[in-house]
Amino acid sequence: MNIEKYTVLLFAVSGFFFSVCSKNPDRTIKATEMTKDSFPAEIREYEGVKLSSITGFRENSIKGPQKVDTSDYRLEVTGLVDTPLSYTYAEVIERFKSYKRVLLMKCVEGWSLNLLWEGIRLNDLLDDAGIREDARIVIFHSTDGYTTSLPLFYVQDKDLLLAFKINEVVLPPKQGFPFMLAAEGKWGYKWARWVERIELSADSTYKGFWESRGYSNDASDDKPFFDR
Ligand SMILES: Nc1nc2c(c(=O)[nH]1)N[C@H]1C(S)=C(S)[C@@H](COP(=O)(O)O)O[C@H]1N2
Ligand SMILES: [Mo]
Repeated sequence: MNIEKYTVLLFAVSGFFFSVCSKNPDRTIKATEMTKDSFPAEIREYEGVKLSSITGFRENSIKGPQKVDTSDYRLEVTGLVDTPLSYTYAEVIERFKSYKRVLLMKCVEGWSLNLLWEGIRLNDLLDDAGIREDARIVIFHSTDGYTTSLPLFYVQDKDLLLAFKINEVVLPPKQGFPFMLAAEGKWGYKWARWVERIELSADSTYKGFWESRGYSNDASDDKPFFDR
């Protein structure tokens, strides 16, 4: 073999490895666990902060990905409110101002994603409905029957967002379109996807899907996710 052949071979081999490696710059994520979807429009850096890729989401939702059709979708606010609400997707987007925050979502399975979340303030939505003074808990109901809850004071204090975009991309169906709760500071199971109803309740003993199966109801992501 002469020198030209070696050079060609070297280029071919390094080109192959480059193309394989550059598709998975996020070294914390194993290629086999990534979704096959790609999101060329997503941003990977925001105000100097590096972001994970949307492709890093694992799919392990209780009934698989939900397909929500906005023509019959309504976001409802019910329970201990002065005026129950029912908005179309477009009404929510038009009516409320949106906010952006870089937030880390940690799943109990040991992976995490640092993404740019954009959404409406739950405080704005709740103000619209008027919170009754006996309300203590906010319960999130999703189209797959999944539920989770947070104390009302936590939602208000943390000024939590109900996200409709991640990394500047409209929330993809698998990731929770039309709305996903950005449950800042809480373990992944509090980040309800495909949210369709937000219920104000007085029941401080309420437990959602994973919480009623032994996961911590407090779910602070700096504490263990099992209470025992
Ligand atoms: N509606 C709904 N939301 C959900 C779930 C679910 O099964 N259904 N799973 C939760 C869990 S356990 C995590 S870690 C996050 C991210 O889910 P993923 O692990 O399937 O990507 O979504 C949360 N929100
Ligand atoms: Mo999770």
